[in-house]
Amino acid sequence: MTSLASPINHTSNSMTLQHPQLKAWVDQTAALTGAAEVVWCTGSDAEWNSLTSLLVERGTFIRLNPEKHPNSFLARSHESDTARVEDRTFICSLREVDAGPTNNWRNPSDMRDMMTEKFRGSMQGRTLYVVPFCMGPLDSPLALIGVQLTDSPYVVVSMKIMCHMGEKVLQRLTADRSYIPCLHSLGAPLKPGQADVAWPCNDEKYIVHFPEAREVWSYGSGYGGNALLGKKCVALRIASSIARDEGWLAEHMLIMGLESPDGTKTYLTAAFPSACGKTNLAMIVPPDQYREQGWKTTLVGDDIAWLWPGKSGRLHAINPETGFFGVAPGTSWQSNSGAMEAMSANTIFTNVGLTDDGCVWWEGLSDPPAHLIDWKGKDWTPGCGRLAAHPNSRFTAPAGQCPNIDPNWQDPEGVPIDAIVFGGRRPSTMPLIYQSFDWTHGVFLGATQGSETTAAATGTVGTVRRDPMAMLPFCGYNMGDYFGHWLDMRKQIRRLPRIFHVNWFRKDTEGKFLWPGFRENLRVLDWIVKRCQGRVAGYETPIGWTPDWKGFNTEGLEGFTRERFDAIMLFRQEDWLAELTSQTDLFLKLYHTMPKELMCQRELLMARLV
Ligand code: TSX
Ligand code: MN
Repeated sequence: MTSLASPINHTSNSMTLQHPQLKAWVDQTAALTGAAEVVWCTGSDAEWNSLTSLLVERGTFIRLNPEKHPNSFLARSHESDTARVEDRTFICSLREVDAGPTNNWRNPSDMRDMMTEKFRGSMQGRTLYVVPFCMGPLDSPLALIGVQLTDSPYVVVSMKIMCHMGEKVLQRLTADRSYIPCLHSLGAPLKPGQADVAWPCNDEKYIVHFPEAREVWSYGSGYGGNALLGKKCVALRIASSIARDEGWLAEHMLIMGLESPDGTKTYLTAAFPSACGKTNLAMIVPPDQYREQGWKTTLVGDDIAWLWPGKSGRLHAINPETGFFGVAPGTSWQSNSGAMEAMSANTIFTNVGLTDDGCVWWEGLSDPPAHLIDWKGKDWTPGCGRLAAHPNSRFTAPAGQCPNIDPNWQDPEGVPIDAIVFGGRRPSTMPLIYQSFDWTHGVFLGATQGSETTAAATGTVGTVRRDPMAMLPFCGYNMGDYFGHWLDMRKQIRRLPRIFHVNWFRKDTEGKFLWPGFRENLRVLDWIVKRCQGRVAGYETPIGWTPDWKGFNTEGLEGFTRERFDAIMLFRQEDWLAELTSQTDLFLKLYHTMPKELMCQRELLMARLV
């Protein structure tokens, strides 16, 4: 380890360090991990250039065709390190009940002792990078500062895309402010003379959160949410715990703006389980007919929203991130032109295919090329029977490069939210759109949302995997308490957002999707905006308010008949009785902390059904 000759109030490269504990913690970690060197990251372009060059030299990165993909790189991870590891993710609260039945709990002091031993010597032969980062606009009252210590240069350059990072953050880390310590090691020390591999990692992985101490320790993985600790670990798990204590919400939600022809702007947030096309909705482009009328859509964030009752009495939202870490397969100019444009430069691709002309390819992008190198580095041809890109392959791209990024996306006060949308992938039961009766009923809709796992036999309900508010893997505390916090928020907000549930995936009796989806979803958002403005009547059903044929714009939708509309909105009593039964598992699992209001919502729904 290097002994830093610089005075205590300076970093190794003379950035001013105002925080007394930070230097001590860095020194202590360098000693524990045996790191060969300590580098304080500035976040500068020069640093990006030198680290990306280093990664190319080491074989972690392949520089893509500079004409087609300027300043962009491909990384191939180890085959065992391609996704978040939920069974290796731990919430170490003091009391087990505070983690709840949906999280893995470990005693915090036992875990600290064990992790300390894991980290001992874990960075030998490697550089320890100090990455000061800020989740949220730099001067937002809600912004949280963290410092990630990592031995992965891939993580450093990814963090530069995903959040505010480096010198500008350190400047704001004054002595009176606290930071969230995030310790990360690949768990792959190098003995003297030992050759490195392209993607170092360890078979044994631990993603550990200490919600009371507000601290994260991650060991063994270099991939995504396991390693870019600002995202899921800090901005969701730790932030959700802080948010409960401080009276706000850290949510797994997109944030977008809708400008209607009359010039009014409506912002909404939406939470979906995985594989519902959340990023596609966040970046939706209005169909031509809507564009011609003057509708515009803007994007604030595609993954995480921090919501708090603003001075206006409304709920305000910021996106704590500055980049997209999106799933590549299925993304194309047809399905999501905004994402395609965002990743046209300055982007890191991980685990996608590499074409012979130095470009990227994945399933669903376009017609396949005749030959490429797949995500494992092997030759690939269209008929070979393997995937070119890993199903969880990703693009890491700057959000500011999205063509319709909202002008207020970095506003420290956030944007005012008028609607909250929940949803799921439901081949049956759930109509295209319905609105909750009130806030409490809306929380019930979010709490019971989910996606159907098996392709259901037509007309029956398959197995629904519940993913309340899409937070099941991301809530840093007891899920029942989390619902209680959502219910309590009602009292802090003067103008409550309206709450909706959507389902783009309902099927007809032949198993065909009833709704065209994608850009046409703007018609659903149109109805949501009109409901928020009180400009369209709803139709009261046992499950909530739905649109009627007259109030829902189907103009120009080819083949979308009245019959089809009725089929997509249909309320079927037998489906809903099965739905109620299927919700029981969730209610039983969370029985001890489930708020009585939600039990009551369930009773009320039952009463309306029979
Ligand atoms: O992202 C999707 N969205 C949201 C778009 C803003 N997907 C992609 C799957 C999720 C990863 C969708 N798939 C959507 C959708 O609204 N809808 C569907 C289902 C569907 C698939 C194909 C067609 C129609 C519906 N195509 C034709 O009918 C030609
Ligand atoms: Mn997500």
